[in-house]
Amino acid sequence: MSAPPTAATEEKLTKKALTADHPTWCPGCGDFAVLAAFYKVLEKLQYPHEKIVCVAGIGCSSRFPYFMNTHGIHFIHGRALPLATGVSLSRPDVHVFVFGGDGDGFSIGGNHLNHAARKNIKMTYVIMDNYVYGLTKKQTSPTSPVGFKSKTDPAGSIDRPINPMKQLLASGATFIARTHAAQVKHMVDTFERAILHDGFSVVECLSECVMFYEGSFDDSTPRKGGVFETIDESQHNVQDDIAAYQLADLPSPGKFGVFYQVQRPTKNALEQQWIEKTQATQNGQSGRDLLRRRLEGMR
Ligand SMILES: Cc1ncc(C[n+]2csc(CCOP(=O)(O)OP(=O)(O)O)c2C)c(N)n1
Ligand code: SF4
Ligand SMILES: [Mg+2]
Repeated sequence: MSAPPTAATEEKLTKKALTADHPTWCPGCGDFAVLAAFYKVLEKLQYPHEKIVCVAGIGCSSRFPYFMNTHGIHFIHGRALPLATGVSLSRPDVHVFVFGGDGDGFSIGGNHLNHAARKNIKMTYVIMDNYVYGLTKKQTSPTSPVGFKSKTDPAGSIDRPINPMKQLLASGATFIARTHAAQVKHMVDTFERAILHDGFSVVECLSECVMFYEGSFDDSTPRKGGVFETIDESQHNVQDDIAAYQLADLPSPGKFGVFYQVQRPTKNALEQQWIEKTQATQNGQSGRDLLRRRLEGMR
C-alpha cells in the first residue's frame, strides 16, 4: 500500500475545493457519476491538494481534468499515459491520475497502455468505457460489441471486441478492476483500492453514453432488469492470474470488482535505486551536476 504524499498545507480537501468548471457532458451521461465518486474518494483520502495531478487524452471522458481543481493536463488523443509516466517518474511527491475513454485507452493509446503496465509506473488510470467514441459522435470503438451499428459500421460491427481485463492481465498491470458508474459505493471503494495500490492500477468503469449508446449497460443495471454481480474475494484469489482470466471470460455482463492485484517493484522505485547507486559512484553529485558535466564534455 502506498503512503499518501506529505502535506505542504493544512487545507481541508472538500468537494467544493476540488470542483472547477461545471461539467459539459450531456445530461444523464455516466461520466458525471465517475466524477462525483472521484471527489468522494479524494475527500476521504485527504491528499494534499497541490499534490494531485490529473492527466487525460481526448474524448468526452478525457475532459475530466477541466472539472477538477487540481493540477491537470488535457493532452493528445491516446498519449496521456506517456506524459503521465514522465510526471510520475520525475515527481515522486505527487499522485498521478489518468482518465480517458475506451478509444483513447484501447485504440489509439493501446500501445502505451501495454508499456505503462509492464513497467509498473506508479499511477491510477480510470478508463471510462462506454463502448463507443462519444466525442466524435458514434464510431465503433475497440469495446463495441459485434452488431453495434455506428457511423463507421452502419450495418453493424463485425469485429470481435477486446476484453479489457484480459488485455490488462497480459500486459502486466499490477492492479486490475472493473466497476460501474451506476453503482456508486462499488465505484468509490474500487477507486480507493486502486489509488492505495503501489504501482500501475487500472479501473475499467462502465459509463453509459446516453447520447450514442443508450442502454449499453442495461444487463448490468438492476433498476433496468440487469444483474450486478460482484467478485467474492473469499472465493477468488486476486493474486491468481489464471483465475482472473477465467473471471474475464464470463459472458456479458460478467463480474465486477478486483480481478487481480500483486505487488511488484515499480519503475519509480527501481529507477530511484539506480540513480542513488550511480550518484554514490560520482561523489554524491546531483543529477543536474552530472548532466552539466556531461554536456560540458561534449562541447
Ligand atoms: C490523433 C487524433 N486522432 C483522432 C482524434 C479524433 N478523436 C477525438 S476523441 C476520439 C475518440 C473518443 O472516444 P473515447 O476515447 O472512447 O472517449 P469518449 O468520447 O467515448 O469518452 C477521436 C477518434 C483526435 N482528436 N486526435
Ligand atoms: S456524447 Fe455520450 S459520452 Fe459524450 S457527454 Fe454525451 S452522453 Fe457522455
Ligand atoms: Mg468511449
